[in-house]
Amino acid sequence: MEQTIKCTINAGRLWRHIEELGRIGRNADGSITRFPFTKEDLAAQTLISRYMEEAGLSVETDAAGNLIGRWTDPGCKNNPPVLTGSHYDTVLNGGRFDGTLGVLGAIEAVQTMKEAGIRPAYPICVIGFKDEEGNRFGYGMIGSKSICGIVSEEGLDSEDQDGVSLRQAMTAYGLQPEQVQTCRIAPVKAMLELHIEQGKVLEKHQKQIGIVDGIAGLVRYRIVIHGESGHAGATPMTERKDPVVAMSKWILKVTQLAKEKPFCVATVGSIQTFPGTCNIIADRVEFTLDLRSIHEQDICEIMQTMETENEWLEQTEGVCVSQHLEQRLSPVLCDMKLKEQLQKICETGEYSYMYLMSGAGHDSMNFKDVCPLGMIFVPSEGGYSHRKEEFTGKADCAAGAQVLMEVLIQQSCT
Ligand code: HGY
Ligand code: MN
Ligand code: MN
Repeated sequence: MEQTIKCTINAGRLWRHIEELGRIGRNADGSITRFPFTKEDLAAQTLISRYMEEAGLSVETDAAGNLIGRWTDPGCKNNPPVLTGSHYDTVLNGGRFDGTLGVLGAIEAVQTMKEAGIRPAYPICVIGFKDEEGNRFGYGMIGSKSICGIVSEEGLDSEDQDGVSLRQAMTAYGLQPEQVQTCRIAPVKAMLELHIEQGKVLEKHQKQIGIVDGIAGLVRYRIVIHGESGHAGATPMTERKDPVVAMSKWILKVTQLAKEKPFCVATVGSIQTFPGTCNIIADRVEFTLDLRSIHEQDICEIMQTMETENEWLEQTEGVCVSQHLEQRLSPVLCDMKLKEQLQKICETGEYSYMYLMSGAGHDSMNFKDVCPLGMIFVPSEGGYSHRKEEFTGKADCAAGAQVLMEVLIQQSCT
């Protein structure tokens, strides 16, 4: 039944929660590092659980460590749940809005619905997803992949810098990686995620709300180039097999290829040389590639070209190149009906809005074969994200949570 109750989220309460959670994992320079399965993760999980309980949700943690706050009204019978939420881990030295706004905004939305006496016909689950970023282990999104039933055994074996596997870290944290298939939630009516844009588009067009058309696909590789170590002074340039020189040519090539394709981005974010000192020619380098596009074909073509590049480098530089795929996510499109609902909500609520694609990856993309998915963006000041300057104002956070609440009311009450 159509609920005509008008309710307004509590902007002050949401902002207080953002500020309080933003103090967990905070570094001296104001950035935040909250890696999964760490003491910072546990502190954040404990705080968010409290917020969920205060909102009147029944809270549980699943085998993958996802935090699930469930609202099941007697009228829901066996209807499939509407899911909402995001992640609450951060990148290294990240910001305090990426992911967390989607978790706290969802809690605020449901709490306000309850306070307004709304009676949903479909259960609502607010989820704090585990380890979306994949900064500690190459395999990201273990939380949302578990909920969607798409975790790979190989992914659980991915290791951090110290050789600790994702599986070991989860077990040490008190979780049951061997039971992640029990995390699956099916059927699901819809998945809705509120998130900061992490780019400059909304700010540039002065829009309050972004209705996401789709999310770019990505591949993440770890590349290892073996060469020949030697004395930095006594080894002539003509007799070197220097993997750092080969890597430099590799990086120039892949970034050139990405520049030639309009919706493609390529990033080498992490580089390590071994043994890694100034007067030794490295014997190996290890680095990462994060390659994205809304066209999966772009990604395939570039990686095919890089296969040829690898052979050329092996012949001309005398090195050996190996690349290991750590993560692959296909581009996904958001649901047309959800986008239309969001557009009507923006027009009725007089929020300025626009449609846009997401270059960033999100937990929602794992739901592409599970249920209709919708994403709501709010502006990132200066387009900054994944850095301490990441900021979204109180009014924008409130607008995003209000729009989320209104689409949750429509999805859960009709
Ligand atoms: O990398 C991303 O796109 C997201 O922040 N995990
Ligand atoms: Mn992120
Ligand atoms: Mn995020």
